Amino acid sequence: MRLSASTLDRLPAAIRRPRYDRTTVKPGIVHLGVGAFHRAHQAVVIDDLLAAGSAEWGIVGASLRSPETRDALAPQDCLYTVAVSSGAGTEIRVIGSLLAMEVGKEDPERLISRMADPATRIVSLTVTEKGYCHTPQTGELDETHPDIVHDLANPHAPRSAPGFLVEALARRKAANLPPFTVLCCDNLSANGRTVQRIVSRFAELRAKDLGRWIEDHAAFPCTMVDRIVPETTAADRSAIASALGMTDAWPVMTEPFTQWIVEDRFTAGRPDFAAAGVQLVSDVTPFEHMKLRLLNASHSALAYLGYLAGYETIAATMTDASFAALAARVMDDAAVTLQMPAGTDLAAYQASLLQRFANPALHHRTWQIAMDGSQKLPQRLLGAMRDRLKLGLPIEPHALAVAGWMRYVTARDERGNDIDVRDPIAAKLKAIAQETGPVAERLAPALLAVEPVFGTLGSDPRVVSVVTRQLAQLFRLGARQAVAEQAMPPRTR
Ligand code: CS2
Repeated sequence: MRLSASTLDRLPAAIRRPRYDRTTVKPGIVHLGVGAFHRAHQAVVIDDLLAAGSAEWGIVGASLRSPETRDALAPQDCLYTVAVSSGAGTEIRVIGSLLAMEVGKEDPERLISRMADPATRIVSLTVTEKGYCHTPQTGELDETHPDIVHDLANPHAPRSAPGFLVEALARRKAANLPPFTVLCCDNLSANGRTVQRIVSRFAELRAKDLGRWIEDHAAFPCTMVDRIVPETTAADRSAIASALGMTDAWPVMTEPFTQWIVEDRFTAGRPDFAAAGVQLVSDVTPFEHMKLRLLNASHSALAYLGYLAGYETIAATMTDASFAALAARVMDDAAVTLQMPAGTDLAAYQASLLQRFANPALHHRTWQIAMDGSQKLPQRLLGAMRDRLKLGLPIEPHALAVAGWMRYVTARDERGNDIDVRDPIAAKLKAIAQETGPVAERLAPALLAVEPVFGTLGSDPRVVSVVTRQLAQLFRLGARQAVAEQAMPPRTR
C-alpha cells in the first residue's frame, strides 16, 4: 500500500494528517527547489495554516532539473511524511500543503505559466547557494555562468532560477499583473537583497525597462530559515513505512527545532505567517548573521574537520569532546562580531546549537554539509574573520575551519583515499592542490588567491600566515590531533 489521498484514512489513528479539504485549496505559492529542507520547513508552516482554515496558500512545488521528487510524490498526490526526532522519540505527521509538482527541465513553459498565473502571489526558493549563479564573495550575478549565458540566449526556455524568475516576471509585466514576491529561503548573506541584485541584473541584461520595473515594483524580503534536515536514508524509509503501515517513497527526517524569520515586505499579499509561529520583522540582518556565523559556521567547521577525522555524522563528531569544544570556540569568536537587538540571549542560543548538533537521532552526514564549500565559506566563516581582524582579534579557530576545507578539497583523505568533493569549482580546487602538492606553505596561499571565494581577505598577510599555520598542523598531526590542540586553550570572549 502507498501513501496517497485515497489511503490517508488507513493510517494509524495517532498519525496527524491533513484534515482540511485539499481539493479546495488554491495554489498561492510556487516553490522552486522542493528538496527535503523545504518540505520539512516552509511546507510544514503552510500545512499548519491550511489546517487553521486559510485555503489560499497551497504550494506548487518545482524542481528545476531532476524529476526525482516529482516521480516520488506525484503517485502519492504529493502527500509525504515528516518525522521529527529528538532522540527521546519520533513524531510522525503527513503534510498536505504541496498540491502539485513541476519539473522545469522537462517543461519550462508549464512552470513559467504557473509562476505567471495571477493566482501565484509568492515565488519562494530553496535552490541552495549555487542555484543563484552568483559570485559568492561579491553576491553579484556571474554573467559567465553557463546557465546564465544559456538563459540570456534562450529567455523563454530557461534553466536557472534567475532565468525562470525573470521570464515569469516579464510575462506578468506584459499582462499588467503585479509581480509576485520573491521569497528566498537559502543561506545566503542578505538573501533577499542578494537575489534582488542578481535578478535585477539579469533582467537588465534582457531589457532595461524590465530591470527597472522589477526594481520599482517587486519585493524580495530577506529571511532567516533554520531547521536541520539531513538527507533521507533507506533506513528512514523503512522505519517510516512500518510506522505508517504503508510506503512513502520520500519521507523527510528532521529535528524538533524550527525557526523562520521574515521581513514583512510582500507585494501581493502573504499568508498569516504569525499564526504559524513565523516571526515577522522589519530587519532580518542581525538574525541572519547570528544563524550563519554561529550555526552554519560551526556546522561547516565540524563537517570538514570531522570528515577528515573519520566521523560520518555531525552527532558522531560531537561525541568527541575536542570537536565539540572547537564548535563552541568558533561560535564564541563569531559572537563578538554580531550586533543583536537588546534582549537576545546569544549564550542560550549557542548552547542550544551544541545540543541540536549532538542529537543522536539525526544521521546528518559530514559529507553532506561539506558540499559546495566555495559557495558557503564567505557568509559562514570569512565575514566573521574579516570583522575580527578589524577589531584586532585573533582568528585561529576560524582559520582552522578554513584549513579543514583546504585539506578536504585536495580530494585525498588522511588515509590516502579519494574524497568525493562536490562543489561547482571542485575541479579547479583539486588542480590547484595537485600543482602545489600537500605543502601548507604553497597550498594555503594558492587557495586563498581564489578570488570568487576569498576576495581581498585572501591576500591579507595575517590570514595567509594563520591559515598556513593551521593547514600545516593538519598535514602534520591529522585532524583529530590538530583539533584537540586548537580546542585546548581556555575559551576567550
Ligand atoms: C548545513 C545547513 O548543509 C549545510 O550546509 O549547514 O543545511 C543547516 O543544516 C541548516 O542551515 C540548518 O538550518
